[in-house]
Amino acid sequence: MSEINASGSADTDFDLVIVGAGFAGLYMLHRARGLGLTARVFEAGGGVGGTWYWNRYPGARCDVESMQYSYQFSDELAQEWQWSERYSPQPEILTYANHVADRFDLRGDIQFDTSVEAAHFDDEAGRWRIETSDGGTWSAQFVVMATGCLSSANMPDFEGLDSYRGETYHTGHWPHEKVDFAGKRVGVIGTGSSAIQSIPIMAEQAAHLTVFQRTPNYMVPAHNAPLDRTYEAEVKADYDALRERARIRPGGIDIEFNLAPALDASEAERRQKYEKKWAHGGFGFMGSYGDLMLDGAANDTAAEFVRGKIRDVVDDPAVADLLSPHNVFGCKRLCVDTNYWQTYNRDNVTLVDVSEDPIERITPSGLCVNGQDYTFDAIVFATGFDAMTGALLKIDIRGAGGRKLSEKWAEGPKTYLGLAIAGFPNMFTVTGPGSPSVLTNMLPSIEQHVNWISDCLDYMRQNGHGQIDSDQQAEDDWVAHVGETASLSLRATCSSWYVGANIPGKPRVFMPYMGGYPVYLEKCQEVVANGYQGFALS
Ligand code: NA7
Repeated sequence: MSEINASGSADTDFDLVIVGAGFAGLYMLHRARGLGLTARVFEAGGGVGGTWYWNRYPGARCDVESMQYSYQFSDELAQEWQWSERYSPQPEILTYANHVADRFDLRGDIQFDTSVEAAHFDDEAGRWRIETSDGGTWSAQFVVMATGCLSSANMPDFEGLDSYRGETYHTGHWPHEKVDFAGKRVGVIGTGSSAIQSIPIMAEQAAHLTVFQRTPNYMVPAHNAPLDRTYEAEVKADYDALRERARIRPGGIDIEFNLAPALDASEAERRQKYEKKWAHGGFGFMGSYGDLMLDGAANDTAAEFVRGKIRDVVDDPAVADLLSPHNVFGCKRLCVDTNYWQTYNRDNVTLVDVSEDPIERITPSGLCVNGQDYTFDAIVFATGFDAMTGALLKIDIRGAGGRKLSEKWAEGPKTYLGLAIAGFPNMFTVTGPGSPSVLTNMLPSIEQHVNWISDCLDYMRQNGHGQIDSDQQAEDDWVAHVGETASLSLRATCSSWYVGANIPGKPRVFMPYMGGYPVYLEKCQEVVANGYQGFALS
């Protein structure tokens, strides 16, 4: 096993191959360069940005506030970049990703329009052999899967899909050209975050919009606005303070968090608290009480408050009722909206409940539910993603001894810290299953993983190690711990994409780590402090 070769290698050999040029891949490349490693990024898209490259649907916007959704590694970058709104719209985040790529001169090592199709570990050479969609074959000592958590779009296998003669769109694969719905009859399938962001905008454009809802969702208002420049100046004067406050929160976001139990407060106090949080907007609502995700009765108080808001806003009581969720508040990913429920007061918007009678089939002219035909000029599939594991399992990944990742994960993903997979040496995942990832502010979580991986590569070089693999026992213990923490929360109780319930046949396992960001950070640091505890270095 060779040590990391920092002095350059043959054309198709790299120290490191990085899969994906989203925020994880971009920063990983930057860090690899800093370590003097030869690296190549393969990116399926035609540009950088990952999630923000693909999800161009109308109204796409980050649900974490702009001042907290940016890289931390460069103070100059943080100071010079100026966001325009409280929550950044997708085009601006994409511009930011492009700015980072240019500012740090990253494009030269990124090969666009190229998917990685296979990655096989060659036991004898101790290197990964990589095959790409352009027919290329490459070899690398290390592979970093920066493939994203919500990057494999889910297109349900509707009967008759190919027969449809109108336009079809998936929110996670939106075209680059402007889509014009003016004067058109549009059908939307799904009511998750992507749908609730795009429906109010599409309703303004279309002649008629029909929304097919299987499960109603809880939302909190964004109260988006131009970014308050005084607040921006305050943050920029002491960015570290904001980041430190965020680091000690379970979700890695600086929100005010009240640890007190909801039922200790009187009904009037609770109402006042919820109203205050509602008026402020955003995920801060989750911080109203400490036990909202732990105690069903506490959770009911928040759920009923939100249902009351729906009744207040929606004119037709029957529609308000249909829009009202009755599952656990915050169990599925909470949506942050702008005028979503209000949109159903428009004359040109219809809500169709498909919870009891599912969409039967797609027809040449539209779709059919419960024997009724709906005719559309365009259908928008806002049907989500094969989350967390989808993008990894699309690639034919084989570890030591030719073991397939798809076989290892047949009963659900197994990782050590969401960073490494036992039996898959020298491969790292950024925000993989088993890490807090999607339950946290993604950008800082991505950075923390990339920093951990980079420090590990540096450590290996300094100590003459050529190979790293996690111990089976360490991985088993971590998987058990991830499962235990999930079982303590109400979040694991419903059919969400967190448990893979949206993909037929996917094993039902709560995938992200629910122990909280600070606990996780501590664990990662402890592993390093104990000489990469749970890893075998050779
Ligand atoms: P989501 O949140 O997974 O939403 C997908 C929606 O599509 C959801 O309402 C689903 O209903 C619905 N869906 C999926 N398949 C079907 C079928 N076959 N019939 C009817 N309805 C269907 O994806 P998003 O893209 O909105 O958001 C993903 C994440 O991106 C989000 O959580 C944020 O983190 C950002 P269901 O609820 O499964 O009944």
